[in-house]
This record gives sequence, structure tokens and C-alpha cells, in this order.
Amino acid sequence: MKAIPQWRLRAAFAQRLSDMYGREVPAYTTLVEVSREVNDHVLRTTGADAERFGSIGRVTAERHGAIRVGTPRELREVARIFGALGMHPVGFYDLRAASASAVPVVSTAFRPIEPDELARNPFRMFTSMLTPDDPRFFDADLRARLEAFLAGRRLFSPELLGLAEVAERDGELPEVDAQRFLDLAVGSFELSTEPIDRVWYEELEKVSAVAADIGGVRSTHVNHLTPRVLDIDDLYRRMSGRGIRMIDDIQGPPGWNGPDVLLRQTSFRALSEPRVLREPDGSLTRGSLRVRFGEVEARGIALTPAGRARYDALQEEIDERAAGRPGADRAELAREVWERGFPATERGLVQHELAYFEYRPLAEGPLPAGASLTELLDQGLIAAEPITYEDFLPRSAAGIFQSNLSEEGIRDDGQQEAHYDAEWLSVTLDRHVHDPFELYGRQQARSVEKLFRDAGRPTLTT
Ligand code: OOG
Ligand code: NI
Repeated sequence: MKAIPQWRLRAAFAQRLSDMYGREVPAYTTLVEVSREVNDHVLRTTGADAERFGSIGRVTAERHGAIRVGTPRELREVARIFGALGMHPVGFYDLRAASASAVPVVSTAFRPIEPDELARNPFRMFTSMLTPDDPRFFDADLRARLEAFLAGRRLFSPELLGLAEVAERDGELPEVDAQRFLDLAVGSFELSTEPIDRVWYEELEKVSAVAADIGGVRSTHVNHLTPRVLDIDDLYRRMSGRGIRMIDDIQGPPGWNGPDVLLRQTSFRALSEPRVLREPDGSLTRGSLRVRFGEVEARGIALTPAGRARYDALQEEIDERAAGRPGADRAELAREVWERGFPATERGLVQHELAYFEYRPLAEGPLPAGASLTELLDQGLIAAEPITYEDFLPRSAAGIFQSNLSEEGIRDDGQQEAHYDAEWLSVTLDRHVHDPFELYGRQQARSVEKLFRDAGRPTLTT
């Protein structure tokens, strides 16, 4: 029987999740349509340059999803399901620290890590876990009830987890098993029709809408599914033009004349969805919840730790200035700050080692000894191709969480936080948690080694 390799499972999973989410949240379908319009337009007007950050085939199929779970056990199970799809945990994000309001979660992203796997299908899932043991949000009584509630639910069936284990071990599944696996996996992220205990949900909602979304129900669901666009400013205008009210800002680096770096995102709140609620007397009523949303993103060059530090400093400077000039146009201000503080060309990023590139030779024969990469670039002997940023930004992620909450929630900063870090995540998952900088650094280093090896020069000078 034909076997389906992991990357095909991943592509099919992404496609089926997208079909399901389109049925659940119609505005998502509009977003995908508009994204396609924008990408077509960019492709027509800029030609080959449009594909420097990935082929149009990749970008068109590209999505990230966001899901939220309640316990370490659930997180481990999620890791197994994504492991079956060739997706590995990358990065640790503490959104409790990155948010001003109550977002009691820590997160990672599951994604392919090899360049050829990313090119085949880059699907990634931003995955957050609730932290009921953080006393800044939950007192001892609420924590105990929340943990008991979460311990009593099962998000994923043993059959699904069993198939996932086989797919991860073998790197593929026989076709029949693959179909079954996909049915079960996609189904476990579908919005449940099971009645929601209204009083319990509202009690959690007072602390944090995110806590209610995770711990107030007995299942999980896709929170959003995000297409990628080549021009997010254009997308923002077009969506607003269609009468969809977007959040005020595009998160991340500003739109400016220099290179696109990292990740820019924006979102809108989806409409409320009908849900059945259970009252304390057992009766069922009709209600609605408004928890899901639409998000879209544009991706640029991955930054080195130095580049990232520069990015963080510039974002801080923008905040300070905006605070000092209420009413000023933030996007305009951001552009000014970036024009002064960030290299305006890719060459500048290479020279100051602020971003990652793959280097390849433009001519045959040996490279001049002792020349730096910048010099080789200037002499037209090599080309620098940007490495796309495949990860997330904690501040933007927190912004996305927050901008879609109607209530601030409660956080008592007088309490000591519960500690979580990448090490905790790795032990909990019993898996290596990849460091994004290491992945990009390795990719760049491989290209540099090859460059000098092919040029007959074993050592590299930078
Ligand atoms: C995840 C929010 C973070 C992103 O793109 O930064 C995120 C969530 O709302 O569950 O998806
Ligand atoms: Ni997202």
C-alpha cells in the first residue's frame, strides 16, 4: 500500500484545517481571498523579487495556526501530533511577561526546521499552555478547581495518539491510516458543540478571557489561522475597504523603505459564534462567544541576536516617543526612528552582521584570499540571499492576544510568578526545543562553508 510521508501529511493537515476554519469563520475566507489578490498584485508588479522570501507556491499555501491547551500533558500530546507532521518545538515565549493585561500562558511554535521541509510546506502552529499555578492570576481555590477540571478532560483520543506515534517513528503512514489520522487530528481542533457551563466560564473570564477560552471548555479549537501576504500595508487597506474593522496597528517593524525584517502582523476580531450554555439548574440556553479572530502576516529576513537587540531597542524608542507625543501618527514616527537607527539596505545588514543570509558564488574559480563577505559582495563575486524569519515575536503575540480581549482581566503583581523557561519546556515535552537563532545560524554557516569549499579555500575569513 502507498505510504504518505510526513510532509504530505503536514500539507494535507494544513489544507483541511483551512477548509474547516473557513466554514467556521467566514471572514477567514475573505481574508484568504484578499491575501491572494495582494500576492497576485505584488507578483505582477515586482516580478522575481516577490519570491526572494519563498516561492509563490509556498507563500500561497503558507499558514500558521494558533491553539491553546491547559496542561503539560496536553502539551506533550500536541507535540506528538505535530511530531507526526514533521513539526518540532522551536522557541519559548513567555506571554505573561510580554503582556500588560492578563495573558496567563507560555508558548512555543511547532514547525518544520529544515530548509527543504519548509519549502515543501512551512505550516506552523503557535501553541500556548495555560499556567494555573501562577498566583498572580489564580488564587489557591480557583487553581485547584481549574486543575481538576483540566485533569478530567481528554483532548486527543488514544487512537489519534497511537497513529501519531507511528507516523513520527516511521516518518510516514500507510494511506488508510493517514486518512484516519488526518480525520482525527483535524477533528480535534474543531469548535465543539458541547454545552458550556456558563457560571464556570464567566468566573474564569473575570480573571482572564484567555483562561476562560482554554479552561472553561472541555475541548480545544483553532483560535486563528493566518495566511501570509507579500504586502501587509496593502492588505490592511483592502480589508478596511471591505468594511472589516482591523486592529489599529500593524505589529512588528514599521512599513519603511529599508529591508523587510522579522514579522509584521495585523488582525481583526471575528464575529461572535453561537454556543449552547448550561445554566446552574441544568437548563440549556443559547448564547454566543466572541473568541476567535482573523490574522494575517508578512515575513522578512531573520535577524541575528545583535539585529534582534537593535529591533527591540528601536521598538522601545518608538514607544517612548509616542508616549511623549500623544496624537502623533505612530506609523510615521516608527518610520523616522527606523530610518535613523536601522541599515537601509541588505548590504548594511550583512556588513553589521545584523541578519542571516545564505551566500552563494556568482562566478567560478577561487575567491580572493582574506576578503570579507561584504567585500566579496561589493566585488560582485557572491550573492546574499535572505533567510526568511520562520518564528514569532513575543511582543506582537502578546499584542494579538490583548488587542482581541474586551476586558483587561486581573493580575496581582504583588505575588511571585510561577517560573517557566525553555528548559522547563524541553523537560516537559521530553524533546529538544530548538533555538531559532541556532537554526538560522547553522543554515548561514553551511552556505558559507560551501562557498569557500567550492572555491577551493578551506577556511573562512569574515
Ligand atoms: C496566539 C497569539 C500569538 C501570533 O501570531 O503571534 C500568535 C493565540 O492567540 O493563541 O498567534
Ligand atoms: Ni498568530
